[in-house]
Amino acid sequence: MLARTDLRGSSPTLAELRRALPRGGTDVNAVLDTVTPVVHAIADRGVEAALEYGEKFDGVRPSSVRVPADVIADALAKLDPAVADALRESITRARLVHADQRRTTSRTQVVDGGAVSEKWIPVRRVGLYVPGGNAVYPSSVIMNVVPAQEAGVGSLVVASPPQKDFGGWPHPTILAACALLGVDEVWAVGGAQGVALLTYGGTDTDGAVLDPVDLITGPGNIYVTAAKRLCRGLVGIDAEAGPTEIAILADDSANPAFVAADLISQAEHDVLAASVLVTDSVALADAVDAELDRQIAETKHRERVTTALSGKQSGVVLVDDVEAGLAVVDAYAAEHLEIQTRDAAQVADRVHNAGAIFVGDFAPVSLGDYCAGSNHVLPTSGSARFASGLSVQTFLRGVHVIDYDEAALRDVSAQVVTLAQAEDLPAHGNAITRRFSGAVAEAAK
Ligand code: HSO
Ligand code: ZN
Repeated sequence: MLARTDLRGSSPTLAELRRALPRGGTDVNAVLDTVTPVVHAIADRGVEAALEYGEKFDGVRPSSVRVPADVIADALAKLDPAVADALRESITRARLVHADQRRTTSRTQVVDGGAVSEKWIPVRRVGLYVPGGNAVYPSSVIMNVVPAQEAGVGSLVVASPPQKDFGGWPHPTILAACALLGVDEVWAVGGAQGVALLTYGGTDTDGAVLDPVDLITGPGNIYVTAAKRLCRGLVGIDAEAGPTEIAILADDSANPAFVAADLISQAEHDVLAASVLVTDSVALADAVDAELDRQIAETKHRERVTTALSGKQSGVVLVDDVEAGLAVVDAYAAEHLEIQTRDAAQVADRVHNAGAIFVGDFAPVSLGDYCAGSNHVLPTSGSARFASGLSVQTFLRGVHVIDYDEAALRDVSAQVVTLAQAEDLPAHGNAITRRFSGAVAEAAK
């Protein structure tokens, strides 16, 4: 069932390898022309334009952008208690892991009387975009909110599309997750207009101020991604999230039923989702194919899964050995990488490129999606080669604080002046020399 790419007996270069591997791709540029006027309209006309576009695209116009407090409280009150408990467990575990990511100020005594500190300041105000429609993921609210809160971000707003079926407010499960996390500012605005309104701010229908944010995080469809691309610079953007991906590096010791279940689990997200198995065992690949047939027949989102698994972004890559498999997974740089081999921990240790690494038979991606404590907002489309998943760090800025006394500045004046002259920036040198008389000023001539 899965298409096979056979790399056995070959030694492809990195460029050849990248070309050979299954990979999808969405063309965000193709929708920029559609999204540009939306962003401009919100820049010009704020809330009024956002509500007009909401009515057009979401088919509903909420009475205000800001969701009233009683609507949020009511959503939590009506949430299935088992779901509320599971969300609480997810929040507790995520908080444990993200609290450990907090940064402490470093101070380096460069010379006597001269020190440089680096302090970490949270972003002032953050907008978390939460998709609506088919993908209602309260778990993603947790994965965005928890690191922001643990970083110390004081002002958080969640934006999510208004839903026809829920009186024009975002999906109640999203609202309930916000309530559990202590987020009380939620805007009923989605799509490109949501991203633009977070960027530009506005005035709500009741006259309340909707402050612009400094950073936007969170996944979204191609229109949301295009709007992020257009607003980037005016506002910080975490990443352009592509369809989800799972790669599994497995040898003949892997359990084919587990491998198949995990490939299906991420294919369930999206017809464009990528599920890739990298193995040195043809017997395993055959057994996984048989398992896929069995398990797909029983899975709820059969059609979506089948489309995702038969797309050009999914498949099996056959390699000579685990060593060659490591080269393949590094070239692929999966959002999620599972290692199901003998000595899985040692193999995992050697991986260079992956958004998150899941080690052994009992750490499937689904665990990380909900309750491992790790973050599930991870770099896609090969960007794990240079980017990280969402973390406390995403919401912090490192700021150097330079603290030199007179003697320490005097000691290094000659070098600063020399470098300023070498760059033909004499006013830079002058800013040093005019603080001192005599020797340094002389040396600068
Ligand atoms: N696997 C998705 C996250 C998710 N899964 C949310 C279930 N809900 C991207 O990491
Ligand atoms: Zn998932």
